Amino acid sequence: MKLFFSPDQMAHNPQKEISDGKLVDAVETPQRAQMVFEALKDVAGVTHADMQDFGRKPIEQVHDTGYIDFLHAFGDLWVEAGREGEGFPFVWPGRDFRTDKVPHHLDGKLGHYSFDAGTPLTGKTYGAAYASAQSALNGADALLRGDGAAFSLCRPPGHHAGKDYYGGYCFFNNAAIAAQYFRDQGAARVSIFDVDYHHGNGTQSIFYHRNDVQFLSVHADPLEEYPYFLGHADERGTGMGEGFNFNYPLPLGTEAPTFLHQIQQGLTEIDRYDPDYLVISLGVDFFEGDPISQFKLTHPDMTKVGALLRTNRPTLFVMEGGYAVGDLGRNVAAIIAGFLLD
Ligand code: OKP
Ligand code: ZN
Repeated sequence: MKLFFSPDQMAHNPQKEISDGKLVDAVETPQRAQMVFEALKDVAGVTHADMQDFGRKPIEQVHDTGYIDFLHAFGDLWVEAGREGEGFPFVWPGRDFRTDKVPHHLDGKLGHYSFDAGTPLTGKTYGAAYASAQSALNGADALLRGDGAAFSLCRPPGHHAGKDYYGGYCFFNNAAIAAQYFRDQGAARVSIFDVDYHHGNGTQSIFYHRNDVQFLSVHADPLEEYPYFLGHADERGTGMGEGFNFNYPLPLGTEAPTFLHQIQQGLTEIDRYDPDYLVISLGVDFFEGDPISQFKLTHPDMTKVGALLRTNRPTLFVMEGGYAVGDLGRNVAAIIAGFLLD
């Protein structure tokens, strides 16, 4: 199994994030990727592979060009405005505000292109998010060339990012970019199964009206947990996409049996859909020791998660969340070792 990761992804190195009404140490750090990389390259059957640059085009197949340009220009805009530190939005369009005009002012742009204040944006973010998307694209390319599985160590993560907004530590939606790339290279159907603790609202929104990419997500109930405003079981897709979106919200405190059962349910729907490629949006924040999450899977449960995700379909793992930095590497390694068992 090839492992894709670029050191350029480390450049996004936020110091602080807004949480509980204060600036606190950022939890989505480059160290996360470092830990996962170190642990994964010791798993039997995993090899770090060289990366190609697929350019900006496959990112533009998913994201709005105005949005991409804004992330690209942000560092300069921030400095020109005479600001220091990291960028945070503080104003958003309310329910009946206009969203058809993009404000000229930096604070207006920040609100236009985001949905939360918990995601620090810096001058180095664009380059790292671009490299993270390239890791996803290299993984997709490996499968298109015949590999049975690949691991894209995407970081910053992607599943909260929509077509034209960032949030939840996510800027480019790596899983969506990979899925779209499979389609653009001739795949008829792609499934994305999101097993991160948080609902993959961005991925859901990107494909909500489409039947060529099936989206499924197991996550904490949004009535109780971030991202709060999307991820309910009655969100089933719209128009042509109706019946191609599946949400499995679970209570806080969920343990392995319930979690694994819901993954099994999702896999049944994937079988019914019969995709050419399966993308797993893999967050390991369902771990009991995760500092921002409230599911209770243990380290030994990780092997079971990986083993359950073995189907006979080409499978691309795309890294999402997981913040228990000390355990992150061994948890991801256990999932992949479970997946690779014969
Ligand atoms: C990103 B991913 C804690 C704030 C947490 C956002 C969580 C984003 C999770 N006080 N805010 O899905 O792992
Ligand atoms: Zn998460």
